[in-house]
Amino acid sequence: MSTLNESGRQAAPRRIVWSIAGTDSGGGAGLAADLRMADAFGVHLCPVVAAVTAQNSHSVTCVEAMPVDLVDAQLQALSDDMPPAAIKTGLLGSAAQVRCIARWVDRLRAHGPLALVVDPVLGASTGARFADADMIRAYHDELLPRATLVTPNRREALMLPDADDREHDLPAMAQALRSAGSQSVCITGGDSADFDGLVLDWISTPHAQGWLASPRIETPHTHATGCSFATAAASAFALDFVVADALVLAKMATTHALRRAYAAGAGAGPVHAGEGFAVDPDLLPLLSWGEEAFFATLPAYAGDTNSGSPKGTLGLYAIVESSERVRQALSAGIRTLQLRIKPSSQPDASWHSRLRAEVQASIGACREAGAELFINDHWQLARESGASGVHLGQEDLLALGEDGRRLLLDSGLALGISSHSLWELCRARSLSPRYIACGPVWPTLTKAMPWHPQGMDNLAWWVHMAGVPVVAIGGVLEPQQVEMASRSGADGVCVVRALGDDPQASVPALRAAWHTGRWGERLPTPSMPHPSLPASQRQ
Ligand code: PXL
Repeated sequence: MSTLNESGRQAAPRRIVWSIAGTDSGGGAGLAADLRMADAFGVHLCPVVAAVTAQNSHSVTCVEAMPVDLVDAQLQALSDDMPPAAIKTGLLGSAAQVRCIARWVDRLRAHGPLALVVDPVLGASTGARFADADMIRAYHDELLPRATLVTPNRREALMLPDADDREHDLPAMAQALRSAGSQSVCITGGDSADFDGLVLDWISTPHAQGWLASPRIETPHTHATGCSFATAAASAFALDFVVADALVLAKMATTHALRRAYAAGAGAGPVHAGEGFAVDPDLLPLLSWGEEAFFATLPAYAGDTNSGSPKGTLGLYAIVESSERVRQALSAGIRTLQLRIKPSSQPDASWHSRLRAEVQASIGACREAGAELFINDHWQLARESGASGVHLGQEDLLALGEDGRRLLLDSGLALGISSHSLWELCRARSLSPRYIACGPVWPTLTKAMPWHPQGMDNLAWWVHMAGVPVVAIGGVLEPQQVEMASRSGADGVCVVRALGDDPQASVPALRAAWHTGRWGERLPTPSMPHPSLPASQRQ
């Protein structure tokens, strides 16, 4: 029978996640936790029982593996009717089960993409041991090579071969697990010492590596944190997020679940996943740029600054390629500008001196007009020339290295950072920027890029969540688009081609649209962002 949604229309079928894991008679961990987390993401979870545990809130008294035929039968029944977008494995009962699951992963992948999250449940936090040497070998030989993501905590990572001789170096441990075949690794830090009150998870993915950081939630009720985190990542995969973005959402959902954890029994109670994790700005983590856990902003201090940036609203923001165009835009009334001079294919001495002259002339013109100017790329030159701000892409900031980024921050230059994904948003936030550029808001021809358009939904979500002013960029050609972006609550909107040859002619309508948007009804914040990269980028 088909389901109808509230407006009476056919509802899209929910994405399906299989969780192959254990039961917990205490209702805390394993499949019970997985069901709660999948529900928080709006995906459907099929609970495939691999083991039964007898336990309460302080101890596990019995673990019984399901016969491999019974696991196989459950997977067979599901495969006919409810094929998964993602599989998560939790507590498994035997090496034979592991081999059975590996065969199913291969069979399903012959028909289409399938993400596999391996949560290596090798022991319980209460001290029970769940895996012998045979089982650990099976994890290593059968599951790691097929894993999209493996999510051990430090203790579990140390139990896996490859990682065990690198005890004090999580990045090296993660690299070893990737060499064993897992495409991505997240070593969770909930069981490790805090860093400035933050819990740090090390993520190593094809798109980004770094420390994902959120404030520690002080609670004794942490049962099922690991199960919940892995299921959150699998659910985000089922919704087509790439690994680095899925990990941001998983961290938010797990922190939210920890905040809502409750007592049940005398020992550690369960974390409590639920809806709403993706609209609370306090839950958005930070991401470091490299192996140094350096954060210029701490999440606890990041409030919603969009409503009243101390430096004033950026507003209509023109990106131009020469000091002459800077002057034209200024005389048309623009008060936020970026000078973006394309790199020369042959940057000789004369090009450099022209660049310097352009930068200096632009700074002079903007200072006189009381306008805010950001120099694209050339931050050292900008600083020497007395500029007040620079705009940099994420690749440029990565290339600067730890020392370069520190020098940049110490320079006091106001910083604008291009960002296109959740992980880039979290990484940009960590440098306490003047603004974060959210793009491409609409399809853009100015730059060839792999990103899907963010649309007004993601833009509104970023504005609500970032804790830093957000600027809309990409494909803004018409005043009507400026009005829409302004209605999202964005602090500014960038125009490049919309400026045309004659800013005197184009700017009045663009500025009017900006102001109309500010006074118009604010766009709603969606409950979840949508992916900004195709899921095919995951495999
Ligand atoms: O947190 C690991 C875990 C997974 N699955 C089940 C468990 C536990 C820990 O107790 O009981 C069923």
